[in-house]
Amino acid sequence: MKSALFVVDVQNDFCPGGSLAVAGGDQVVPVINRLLPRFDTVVYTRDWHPANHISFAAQPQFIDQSWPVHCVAGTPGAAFHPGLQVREDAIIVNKATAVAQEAYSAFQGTDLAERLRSLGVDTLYLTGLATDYCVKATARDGLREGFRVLVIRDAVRGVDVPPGSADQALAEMARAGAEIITAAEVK
Ligand code: VGL
Ligand code: ZN
Repeated sequence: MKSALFVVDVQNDFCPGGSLAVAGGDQVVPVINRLLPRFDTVVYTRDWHPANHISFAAQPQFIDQSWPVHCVAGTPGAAFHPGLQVREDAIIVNKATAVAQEAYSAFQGTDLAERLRSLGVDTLYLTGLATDYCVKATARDGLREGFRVLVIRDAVRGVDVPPGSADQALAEMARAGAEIITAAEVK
């Protein structure tokens, strides 16, 4: 059994001071930094939007959930939080890079599942932002792809829009088959 650590969207715009700040988003950073050395395989995801992405409220197209402008590719808001250790040997996945498509999951429109399987990975430990959007979607797709999925509760935070959605997301992930654990319980 081989595990991969997922660090989902720990980017400036999702941390306090960012355009789509998640309350306590930066608090996941030290927890993740302590976990990093324990994994052979690490995947960092980045929300990596074009400046006119369909999910931005200023865009005229209809989309069921829109957001302030955030994580525009190459801008400081899209950079990893400065305190996050970024491993040289990691897999980095950019998501929602096309103008007309929203993508919350690390697996959507990427070859990540295949890459992980070819490395012998069968278990995913999820950390990062945001619990109720990108972490939840990544958990769901990881389970659908046949991976064992564990969510590290003290290493995720939610946008909580609508209010309560962060806690609800943990319950939904558990119902879908994910295990909810704490960092202290990792291996
Ligand atoms: C996310 C809202 C919009 C996330 C990305 O990373 O969870 N949330 N784009
Ligand atoms: Zn986004």
